Amino acid sequence: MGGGGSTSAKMAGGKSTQQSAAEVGSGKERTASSSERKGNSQQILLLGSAGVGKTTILKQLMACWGKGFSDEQKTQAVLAIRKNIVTFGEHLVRFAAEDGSYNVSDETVEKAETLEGINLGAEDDAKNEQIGQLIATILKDEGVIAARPELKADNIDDQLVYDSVLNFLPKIDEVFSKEFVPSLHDIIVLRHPTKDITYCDIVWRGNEFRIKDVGGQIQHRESWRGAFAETDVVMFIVSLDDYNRVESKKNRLMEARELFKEIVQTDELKKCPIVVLLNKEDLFRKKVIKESLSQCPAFGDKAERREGENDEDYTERALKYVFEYFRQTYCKYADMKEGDAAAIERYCTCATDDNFVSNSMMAVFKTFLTQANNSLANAGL
Ligand SMILES: Nc1nc2c(ncn2[C@@H]2O[C@H](COP(=O)(O)OP(=O)(O)OP(=O)(O)O)[C@@H](O)[C@H]2O)c(=O)[nH]1
Ligand SMILES: [Mg+2]
Repeated sequence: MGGGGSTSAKMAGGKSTQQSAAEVGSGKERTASSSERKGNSQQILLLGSAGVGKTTILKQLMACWGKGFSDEQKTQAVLAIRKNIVTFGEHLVRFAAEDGSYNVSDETVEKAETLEGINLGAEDDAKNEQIGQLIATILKDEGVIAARPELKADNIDDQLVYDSVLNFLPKIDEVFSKEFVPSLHDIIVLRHPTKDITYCDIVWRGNEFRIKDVGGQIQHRESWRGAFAETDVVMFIVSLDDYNRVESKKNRLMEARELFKEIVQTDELKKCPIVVLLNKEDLFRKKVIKESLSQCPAFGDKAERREGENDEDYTERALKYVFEYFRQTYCKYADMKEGDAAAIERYCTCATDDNFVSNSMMAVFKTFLTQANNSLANAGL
């Protein structure tokens, strides 16, 4: 993990300012209007629906090829991790108590109620430790333990928080102790939705890149245009885990495809090469062998497993279908010239993997550089 130095990540078009942990995963954020080009750097814009992994990718790049995270950013991350754990604890006990089929003690319910609206921001180490102990105690209640695997959120935002918190449950006391310093992995798996456009500058093999990140939740999409100017490459992130997730009665993968369709038709982005990252491959590989891709109405019966098809072959075929779904959308709606089809590239990724940058981003950045060199060559330079 990068050291404690300040990180030169800024709001797109905003004043020169150090990026707080807010913009990489927790706390307060600032508003941006337009993008400015930094020297010869190439601008890469991360787009996609909520919770697909855009900020996770930004954080990985900052840690590996940027300047890492400052002490202030780590402090903000600790606060955000604790807030997520409190939310999870409260929701879990409420679910277990309301369901009626779990034997949750009254004492646990009362303890959980004291968490409501609790102020975690106060710099009171003893109080924070007490909160940690309280949560650790309520999570040991037999009824709560039994209910835990059944807790499902009715919206994706809460579900992403629950999923993220699972990483911290084995070390709740540590997280709430005053000595706790989050590891890089802790910061990577921390879920905090992005509200405004942010950017960070990285250097790879002597080449400078500016990576811009936006908030994917519907209410934040209006601000995206502020990040479109001077974009060289779009990295469109899809969550493979979304193929059978439904939100507001709509399939999330199909919604992502609708968003992609809009993006490829957007005037300011029409000339940009697009890299499609099929992210959360880890979750997909585990899930698709049990819950077929045909659960996504876009694919139907053809995506059922064939007789005699093994797990590996089926998973590969399913991955191909998902990429084709996006490639065909690109071919149909992007303003392409003859021979332009190669402008869309596919990568399957796991952004939370410790080796994500060396495993996936190397290849992606090589593609960017090849494309940039080709366009210079085409321009006779
Ligand atoms: N298992 C798994 N989890 C992932 C992966 N990529 C991201 N996540 C988790 O998914 C959650 C959401 O990721 P974010 O990076 O916050 O998503 P985002 O696209 O920035 O979301 P918005 O800011 O709401 O637009 C986080 O808790 C991540 O740790 C992945 O490849 N595998
Ligand atoms: Mg984000």
